Amino acid sequence: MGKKLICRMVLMGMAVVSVCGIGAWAQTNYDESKVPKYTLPDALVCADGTKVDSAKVWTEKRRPEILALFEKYVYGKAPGRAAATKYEIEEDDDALDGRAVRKQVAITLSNNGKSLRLDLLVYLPAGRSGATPVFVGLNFGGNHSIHADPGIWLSSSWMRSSSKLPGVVDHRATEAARGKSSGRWPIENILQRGYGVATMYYGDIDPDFDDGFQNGIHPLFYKPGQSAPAADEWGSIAAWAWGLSRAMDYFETDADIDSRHVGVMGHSRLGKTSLWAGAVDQRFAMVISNDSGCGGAALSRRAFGETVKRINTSFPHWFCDNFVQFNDNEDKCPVDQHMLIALIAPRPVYVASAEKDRWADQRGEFLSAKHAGSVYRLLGAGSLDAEDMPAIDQAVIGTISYHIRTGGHDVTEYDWQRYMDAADRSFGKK
Ligand code: GTR
Repeated sequence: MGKKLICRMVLMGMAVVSVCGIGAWAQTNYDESKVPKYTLPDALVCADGTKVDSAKVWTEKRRPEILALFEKYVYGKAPGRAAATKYEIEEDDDALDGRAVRKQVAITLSNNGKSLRLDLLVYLPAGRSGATPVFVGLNFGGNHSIHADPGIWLSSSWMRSSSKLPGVVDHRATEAARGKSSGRWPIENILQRGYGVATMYYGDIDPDFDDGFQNGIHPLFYKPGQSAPAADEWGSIAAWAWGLSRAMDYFETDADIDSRHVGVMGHSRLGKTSLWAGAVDQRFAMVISNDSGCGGAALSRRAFGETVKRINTSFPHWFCDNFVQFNDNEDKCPVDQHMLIALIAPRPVYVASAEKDRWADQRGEFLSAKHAGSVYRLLGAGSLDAEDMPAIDQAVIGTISYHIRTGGHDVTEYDWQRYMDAADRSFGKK
């Protein structure tokens, strides 16, 4: 509550300030020479000074310590599973002109006398026998937005009003919204390469606006008398990541899905989410961050493009309240985002940037992937095979992969093809 109130006051103050003609924000820095000097916390030195010199010390001591720091100061701690989970499954073996099996799963979660429904959509390549590796990611506009397939349930959940979500009227999807994000979800091409795709609408888990956490998943877990998360408890990003783990729970029950080869992928705020999901839940075999920026792959200490203060002010519900302590104060944070990527080790991770996406700080995204390498090497997993940022559209694929592609803040066919290249390598396919 404390942070929420302060942020609203800051916003109101800003409005007044900008009327007076004095800039609302400190100028966004896009000048590499003005990046502040910083020292990154060492992923391989414990809080008590112990050097991490073995996989054992990493796994038993330093990793849990770093995870706890991210929970306490950045994303907030999420609860375990709901007391009860129900799956209602609809299956069509002849979807997409016979190219796919489509499954839709209504997941009803119940806890403390309340319940919430999440709709999971899964496409698997037709005619495959055995369990299929799958990419899972949340979507911004409802499952119906990822493909024009008329069989996809039209979401009735609250949606943002945004030019990026055509077909949404009065915060609800209409038939006109079908397939409007299909450019970001090249389903047929993914199926053709032998992978399945699964997705859920992020707003089913927690609608993306600051209502003090009265809707979505949070109220199912309030203790008696509690009406908002504590300063170290889950914000929306942690809630969305928690929802991805519920999708994984389902995969473990479905013999058609290879739950040991699931790549979690997300774009932008949902890229922050996929990184955190992969850090918390080690069942995800591969983690993909597409243009995730501040609070995702980008190093906070660089304060290049979007900063901690800016993101906490614009989106006060995304992180836990403790994260506000690091507004204009990134140096004091006991972690930085290379340690988030290190939490994924030794599993494959892919960090992607876009040439025009300066707001997300492409170099900061690259450097996180690079600096996570010390932990990957300690675990004998290989790291990022690039001294400096590779040229545009020259993907470096390994246990840690990175590319910066032509164009702006988006998910494209190029991105997906590279993610599948990395998955082929890591999941043992030629
Ligand atoms: C922006 C935000 C970014 C990124 C993006 C998105 O407004 O500043 O951190 O998350 O939204 O999710 O599209």
